[in-house]
Amino acid sequence: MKKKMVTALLAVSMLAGLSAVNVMAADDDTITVGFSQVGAESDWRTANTESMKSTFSEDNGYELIFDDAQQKQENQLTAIRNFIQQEVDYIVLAPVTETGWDTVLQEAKDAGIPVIIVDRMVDVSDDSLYTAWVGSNFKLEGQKAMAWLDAYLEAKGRGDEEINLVDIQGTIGASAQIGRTEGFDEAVEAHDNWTTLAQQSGEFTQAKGQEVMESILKQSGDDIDVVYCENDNEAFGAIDAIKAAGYEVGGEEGQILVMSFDTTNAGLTQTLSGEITCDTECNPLHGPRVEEIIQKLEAGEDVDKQAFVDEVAFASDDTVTKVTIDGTDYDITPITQEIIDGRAY
Ligand code: GYE
Repeated sequence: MKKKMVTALLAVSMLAGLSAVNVMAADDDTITVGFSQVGAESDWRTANTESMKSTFSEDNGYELIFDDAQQKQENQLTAIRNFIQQEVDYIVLAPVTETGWDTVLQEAKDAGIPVIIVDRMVDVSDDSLYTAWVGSNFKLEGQKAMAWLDAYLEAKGRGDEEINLVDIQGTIGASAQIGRTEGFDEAVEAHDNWTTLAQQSGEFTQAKGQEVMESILKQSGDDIDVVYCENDNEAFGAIDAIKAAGYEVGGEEGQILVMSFDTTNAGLTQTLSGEITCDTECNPLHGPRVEEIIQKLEAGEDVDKQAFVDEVAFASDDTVTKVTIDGTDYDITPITQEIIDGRAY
């Protein structure tokens, strides 16, 4: 295909009197990237897709082949195999879950195509099956959120109270779910007076978050103190369900305290209104980070095998402004409209 295009371009350009050498060079410079995206399940994902599309644009010298897998791994396997057939220069994969990639990544390796993993991780037996990974420290995100909760309840004089928690998990087997759930579980385990009432997947979507919350409320609505949603969209759905069932959301005793992850524009707006009490950042702007990796590879430079992105956290008020995890301090910033307006997503 590519060869035919070059030949055609050559013919046209020679007719137009352009130098054939220039045309060859222009074609050679274009880097073809096949990007297998998880889906469009959340605001975070939309911001991530936008970041990738605006980075890997024609103007920037790329041809991006974008594939939306609709949250299905089988679609991602097909997309990767298509990219291999199309002989792309790089494959970028945002994997829906961690396992099940060995065979297809071996096929990419055999074809000599470097694979860059972005956002969630892959769990493969042989690390040489991918070139680099960039994404978030999901466990740390969960730890920060739960350390905030601990300090918040303490500050409100509720440190010794029986606290009942609900965890609306992300897509089971996705790194973002695994890490955030681990952070949650370990904190509950560490508190004798904290109990997990329910733990169920909301698939990272608003609709499923609402559905799951509705059924949990039916079973134990009166007992719930805290709902830990593993992303903003689940929180939006959960908040709707809580309100519809006649309960109040918020950080005071007698209200249901909702926590979330992602810090999308809509998530932080709900934090400012007090409906989400703490929102821990997960940064979706991976386009420029993946591009940096590709440019280094193009230049024959070494790249980090794994790179974690720095992230912050926001709360609806200033009850807790700092948490400490494993000896490191992390700021929790009280959200303001100015902060929301100044953010890129
Ligand atoms: O938190 C969620 C999205 O993998 C970090 O996936 C990502 C998560 C993000 O659907 O909103």
